[in-house]
Amino acid sequence: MSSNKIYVTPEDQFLDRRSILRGMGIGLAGLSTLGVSELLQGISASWILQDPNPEAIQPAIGEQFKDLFPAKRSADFTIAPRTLTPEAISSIYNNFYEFTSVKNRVWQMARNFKVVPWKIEVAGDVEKPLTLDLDDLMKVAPLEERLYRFRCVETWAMQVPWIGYPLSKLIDRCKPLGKAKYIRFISILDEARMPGQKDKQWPWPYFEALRLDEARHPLAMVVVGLYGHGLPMQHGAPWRVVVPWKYGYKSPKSIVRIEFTEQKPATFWNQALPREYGFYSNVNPSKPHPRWSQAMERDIGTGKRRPTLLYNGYSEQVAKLYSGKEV
Ligand SMILES: Nc1nc2c(c(=O)[nH]1)N[C@H]1C(S)=C(S)[C@@H](COP(=O)(O)O)O[C@H]1N2
Ligand SMILES: [Mo]
Repeated sequence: MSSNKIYVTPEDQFLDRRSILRGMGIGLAGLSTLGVSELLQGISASWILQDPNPEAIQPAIGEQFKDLFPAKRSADFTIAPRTLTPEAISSIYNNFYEFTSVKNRVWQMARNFKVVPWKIEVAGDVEKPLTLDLDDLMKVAPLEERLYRFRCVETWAMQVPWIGYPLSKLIDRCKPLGKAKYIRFISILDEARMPGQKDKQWPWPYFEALRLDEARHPLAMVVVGLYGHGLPMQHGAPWRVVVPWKYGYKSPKSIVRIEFTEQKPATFWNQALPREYGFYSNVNPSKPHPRWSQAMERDIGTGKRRPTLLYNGYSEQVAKLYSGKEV
């Protein structure tokens, strides 16, 4: 990734007018004489926002797969009326406890991590256990870009142009047996290179799981890139899962093993703090976390608060997966 220009398209207007004007050195006094809407037309965010730090947006897979990016944006996934979160912000505000629990330090601690070669073991209730490498993973299906909302259980939220393909395609490639009801993901264990794993209050390595029908839902994604390029380490290179209707911790990073099971698997946060984090963890404004309300969320790009949406705004697509009894 050589360019440090911000990733902006016409759909990506995310700042309010006053901050744009301020950034241009035009005070409120200028408002009456300037036609604000004409002024704003065609203004790209790079005018006002600091550019993303080039060190913070290096794809961790390097040159190897750069021809795959950028991927074509799918028209099927809209975040309107919200707008994309600037990469300058999402690249330095991360949860990746393997490195540190300090969000704005993750990118620095993660950036020299080498992910090549990477192996993904596929085991459990499958026709035949197999091992995939990155070449295999990238070839499972054509890459596409999708704009998704993303909501962390801590109440911050963002909108991201993820690049990848439907998780169902990877599941098909793994050939699970009919009796498999769940899919389990295990993230990398590497205490020597991931200092956060020295913190033994957490049950390393990170592990997550989905019911297989949730995982096969067309919105669930294998993600290998964002903002037009390959995944930088802080976002979970070389690949992660993204499940946009669930709290962010259900979107595991840097996965090295997939298992198919009949029984419901344990999950990292549920095991660590069972009273606070359940298995389903669907975004739900009317179900408070034991220590805080989930009714509102804060957009990390604009700083603005807004109401949380049931299933993070994906009710129409995903409500049919649930009977209402899931917790
Ligand atoms: N392996 C692993 N995956 C993880 C986490 C983590 O600490 N380790 N944090 C989760 C949480 S709480 C969130 S909100 C998202 C954050 O993703 P981002 O940093 O790419 O925005 O990753 C999720 N996946
Ligand atoms: Mo999160």
